[in-house]
Amino acid sequence: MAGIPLTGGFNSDEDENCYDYGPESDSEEELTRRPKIVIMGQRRSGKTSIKKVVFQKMSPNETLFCESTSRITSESVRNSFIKFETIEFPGQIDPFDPALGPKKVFTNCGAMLYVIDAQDEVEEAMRTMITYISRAYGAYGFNKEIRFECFIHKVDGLSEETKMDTFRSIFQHVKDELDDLGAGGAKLAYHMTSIYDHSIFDAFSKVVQKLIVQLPTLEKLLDIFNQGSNVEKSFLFDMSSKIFIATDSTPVDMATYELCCDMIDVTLDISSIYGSKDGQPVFDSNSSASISLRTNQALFLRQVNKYLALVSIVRSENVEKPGLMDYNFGIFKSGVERVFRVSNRKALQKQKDRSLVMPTPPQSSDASN
Ligand SMILES: Nc1nc2c(ncn2[C@@H]2O[C@H](COP(=O)(O)OP(=O)(O)OP(=O)(O)O)[C@@H](O)[C@H]2O)c(=O)[nH]1
Ligand SMILES: [Mg+2]
Repeated sequence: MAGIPLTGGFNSDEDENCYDYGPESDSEEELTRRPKIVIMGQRRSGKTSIKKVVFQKMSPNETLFCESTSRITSESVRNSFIKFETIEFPGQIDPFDPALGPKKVFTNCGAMLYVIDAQDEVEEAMRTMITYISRAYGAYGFNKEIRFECFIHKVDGLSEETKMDTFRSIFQHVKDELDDLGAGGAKLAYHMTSIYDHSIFDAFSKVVQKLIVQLPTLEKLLDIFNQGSNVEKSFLFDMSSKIFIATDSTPVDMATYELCCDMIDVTLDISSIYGSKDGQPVFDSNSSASISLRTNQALFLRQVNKYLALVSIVRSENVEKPGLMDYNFGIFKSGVERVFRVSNRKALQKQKDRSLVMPTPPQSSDASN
């Protein structure tokens, strides 16, 4: 089937490359608006390692030397498209200790992530997770919209059969217990993860995607782009973390996702080795790359803005009209830009409205000053 050019687009006189998601500054007001991901789990379950591998490019082997975290650690993820805050509660600290102000933490929390070490005894971890979920959701009723994410972690050391058995027993037990505790309505998702493969990036992508309200629109845009350009699969990647913030509606196959992650690594490496001028990275919002594979497929990477890139996989016989792909990409890019600009404007408007309804000081006190 020959591709069809997409219609649409708009004119903008603003800088198309500097939109992003979430507030950038560290002012009190913006910090409270920034989504929070709370990470919990028993000691040595892998919480710090996950953060380091996904957001700080640490190699998995280096995490062997990570020291145990001794206090609550808050970190901002800022050099990526989505700005958010991670809060790690070390295994020995009870996040619901009234002295720690749990209400403040959980009211602004986008996702609560609980890490279970699948290579260790899971019973106790499971019990703790159930207690935490029922407290955050039910007993305290801080935030009914909070999303709970269970990472069944370190599955690299397990056989396929043990992995499935562990998942099944955790799933069933947790479901029954939460129902009994009246927290059956909690939104809980499970992920099998390991820092030694791409599963941790895939799982974190799914966690972060739930923080993006524009996700359905982005998926639609990707579907339309794929249809018009004869593309098999597309991902919208955050380049620095390799988290994909959206993909089209076809199912994600791990091998394709890994291929696309490798494409990003190759492109970044080649650009920084051969393209860098005076130490300045040349990879910018107009960069693009394509790689032909032996499997009669081709990979395309096109930068959408300074953080985001579209990575697509196409069958070689469909790469007949690269101009069409470029044209459709241009339309897609302005679509994405428009989606985020509209929501940024809405957020700004909300902020302005809030400041407008601030009570003015009474006349009499003005006079006395
Ligand atoms: N095999 C395997 N080991 C892992 C994985 N993730 C983390 N580890 C190891 O688990 C150990 C503990 O990791 P940490 O990240 O320090 O654990 P933590 O949950 O932050 O622990 P505390 O800070 O004490 O609460 C380290 O030696 C890591 O190398 C994984 O996916 N697979
Ligand atoms: Mg830690």
